Amino acid sequence: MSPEQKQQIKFVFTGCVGAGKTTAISIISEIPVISTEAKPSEASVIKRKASTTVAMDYGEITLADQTKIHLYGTPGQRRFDFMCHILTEGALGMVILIDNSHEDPLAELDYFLNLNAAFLQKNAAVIGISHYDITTEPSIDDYYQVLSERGDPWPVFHVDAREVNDVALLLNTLVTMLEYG
Ligand SMILES: Nc1nc2c(ncn2[C@@H]2O[C@H](COP(=O)(O)OP(=O)(O)OP(=O)(O)O)[C@@H](O)[C@H]2O)c(=O)[nH]1
Ligand SMILES: [Mg+2]
Repeated sequence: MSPEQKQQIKFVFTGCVGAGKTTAISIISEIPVISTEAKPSEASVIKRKASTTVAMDYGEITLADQTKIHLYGTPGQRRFDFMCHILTEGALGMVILIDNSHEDPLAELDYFLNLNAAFLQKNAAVIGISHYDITTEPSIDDYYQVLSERGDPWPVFHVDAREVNDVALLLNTLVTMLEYG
């Protein structure tokens, strides 16, 4: 590859409704984010949020070595689960965001790992636990327990999706896993 041809990689943010996928991409993207927000249709989501992603989010960030990362966010409503399979096409890594204040966040992690099992057989993931400022139960150890029972090797961090440094930590970890994994 010539120096002019910049490396391009694609990461996908997925995870439960309201975990902060759109927020995280918006805070770290260096271009105005393309979002597809609409009123939620699922009863459990209407209670939680005034708007939800219905197709995808898209943002971009360029690393110091000029690698461009294309950031895609999936919708959280279950009826749009098929979008995960579309958006992961050609992706090299996944950020799974779980809202720790969800009714059953450990089951949510299990759900998204199962939904993306085929992708994760060949690609890397990092797990971000958001809303940890609201509740620290379950703990990060509890998430590692779920992963260990499944035999999954992914790192888990508690993050605030509104904090650029926290989102950068997730992306840097994924990039490092690609480089050394
Ligand atoms: N207290 C708290 N709020 C957070 C945290 N992370 C994100 N938020 C807030 O939680 C909400 C997340 O909303 P979105 O970014 O739309 O979530 P999403 O994952 O894109 O949701 P869907 O598209 O509906 O699936 C926003 O209001 C954020 O400001 C966190 O760690 N703590
Ligand atoms: Mg969203």
